[in-house]
Amino acid sequence: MRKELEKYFRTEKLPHIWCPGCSHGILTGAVIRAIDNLKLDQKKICIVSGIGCSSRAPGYMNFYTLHTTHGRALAFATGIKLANPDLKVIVLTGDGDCAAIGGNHFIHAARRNIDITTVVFNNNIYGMTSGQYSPMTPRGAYATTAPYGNIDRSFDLCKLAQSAGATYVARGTVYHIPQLIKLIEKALQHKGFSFVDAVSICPTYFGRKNKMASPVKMMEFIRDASIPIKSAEKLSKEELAGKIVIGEFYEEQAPEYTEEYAKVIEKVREGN
Ligand SMILES: Cc1ncc(C[n+]2csc(CCOP(=O)(O)OP(=O)(O)O)c2C)c(N)n1
Ligand code: SF4
Repeated sequence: MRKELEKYFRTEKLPHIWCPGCSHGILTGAVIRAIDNLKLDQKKICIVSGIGCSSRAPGYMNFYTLHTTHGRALAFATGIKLANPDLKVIVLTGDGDCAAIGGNHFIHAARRNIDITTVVFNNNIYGMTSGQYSPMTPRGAYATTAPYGNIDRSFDLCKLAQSAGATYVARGTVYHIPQLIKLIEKALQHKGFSFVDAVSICPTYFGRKNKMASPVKMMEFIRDASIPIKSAEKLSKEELAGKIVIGEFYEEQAPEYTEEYAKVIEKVREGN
């Protein structure tokens, strides 16, 4: 770790307890680097998570942090942002936390366009509870609860976020870290609900179940499956099957929820 980044960590909590080869540390580092690159005020940032291996990340981070209940990070974050509109509120969540139990909060936070940046540590599985399939486990992949192969179709989280109303939507991976840091920076600078799908690895459960037990194999898989959005536009649906499309998908300016809420308060105070 670069010496100048140490201030962003609760060093007394390190070393972390993630498995060797888990990419949650890489993603935590990417979020920290994005914050550092933007020179954001450390005392004006609140990082919120739910429950999961990924949701342990804020515990290591030296900001205002909240480790909440499974799937509810965005509900807590919404309350924090409404009560403290000046805070930069960041949600770090897993694909299970965000898209399964927390799916409802996710679509409504996006619909409201509340100024929260959400980064999903998307390792395609429930890591913490031993590898059950999540809404992001690809069809045909194996999980402890899909020993014969998963028959569920997975979400495209970026499409879901955009259609629910998110106003900044991007996807990166743990193999493409410089790009991912830039995407998180863009998300942090955006006013409104910004969403980054960070495709990552759980060698312990997803990897072992899917013949990629080594972290290197999983990284190579992500490298080989990834395709930039511009190249993807030229491919057919069939050609895109199994690909991870990366880059910026959507950006728009739209009324932001806490500002709209403040206007309502103002109006009521004035008696209109
Ligand atoms: C209400 C509730 N239901 C279920 C659980 C059990 N649980 C804890 S973490 C988790 C899944 C975590 O998966 P994900 O969010 O993808 O994070 P990862 O561990 O893969 O980083 C589940 C089901 C819980 N803690 N609370
Ligand atoms: S179980 Fe998976 S997600 Fe959890 S710490 Fe280990 S490698 Fe990471």
